[in-house]
Amino acid sequence: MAKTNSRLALNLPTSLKAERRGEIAILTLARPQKRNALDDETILGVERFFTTLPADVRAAVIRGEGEHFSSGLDLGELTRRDAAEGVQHSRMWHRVFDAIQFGKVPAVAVLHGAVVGGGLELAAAAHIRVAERSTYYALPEGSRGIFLGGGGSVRLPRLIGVSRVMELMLTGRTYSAQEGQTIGLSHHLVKNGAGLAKGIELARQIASNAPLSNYAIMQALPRIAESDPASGYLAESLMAAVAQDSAEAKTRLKDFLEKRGKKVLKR
Ligand code: 1HE
Repeated sequence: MAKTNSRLALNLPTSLKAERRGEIAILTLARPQKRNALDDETILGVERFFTTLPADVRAAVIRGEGEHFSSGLDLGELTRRDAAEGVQHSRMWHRVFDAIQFGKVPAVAVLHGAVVGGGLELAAAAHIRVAERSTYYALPEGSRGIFLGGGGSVRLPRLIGVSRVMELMLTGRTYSAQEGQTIGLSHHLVKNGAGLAKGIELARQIASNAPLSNYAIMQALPRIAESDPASGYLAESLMAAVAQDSAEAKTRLKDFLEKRGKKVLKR
């Protein structure tokens, strides 16, 4: 088990920073002068991070530097694209955010300040979201004359429902951190400045699970949830059988039965 705390040399653009703390890799959006607006270089760097993580990294955290998590798509680049290029651009974002959602390791997004447009789409591709009290959410695409393009119309309705996404976009309203927590945008709401510690704590918890269980949770669960029940039950039973057959499962079950395993305790 690697115990290194170091910069991760993944050949990323200057708008991103990567480090590892033991089994956890942390990706920081580091373009605060542009409120972590997501230009092409940054998006491709996010893909590079998630696809080239060292094999012994077991979970990732993504966060933003400065006052905001991310102001979304870099609007400066948008004016240069025609329709055909727009499709390709959006498909590129889909590929990158799929590399997070269906990537090698679970990802925890730590949110603060503005989480808007493509920033919210990025957060939605992570598996767990921790929001600091300063967080606010918006989808200002309508007011800019554009539309979601980073998978938000697929992922966000699954988190909060089509109706809420529609209302967010039509009216340009913002949700506060508390509202985001209530409707399920975030899983944890913490005080300002406490997000990274909480994100790392959760990532360490995730990293302590059996890798095959994490694989099943990330890859099988969302697909099963989207399939017809009969296919879902079959896929679930196959995944369960593969997981329980692993040496790691056998060891962990034996540990519990011989009083070495952790109990599930009330908090
Ligand atoms: C930007 C961007 C950006 C800031 N692209 N440059 N996203 C939006 O519509 C949100 C646009 N941004 C904002 O509403 C505000 O910037 C914030 C509320 C996020 C932050 O406000 P504030 O007062 O802290 O910063 P600021 O003064 O507005 O911005 C600082 C600089 O960042 C300024 O540049 P400067 O050269 O004048 O210093 C801004 O122009 C720049 N900046 N946000 C480019 N987004 C795949 S499709 C996804 C579609 C979307 O994401 S649509 C939503 C786009």
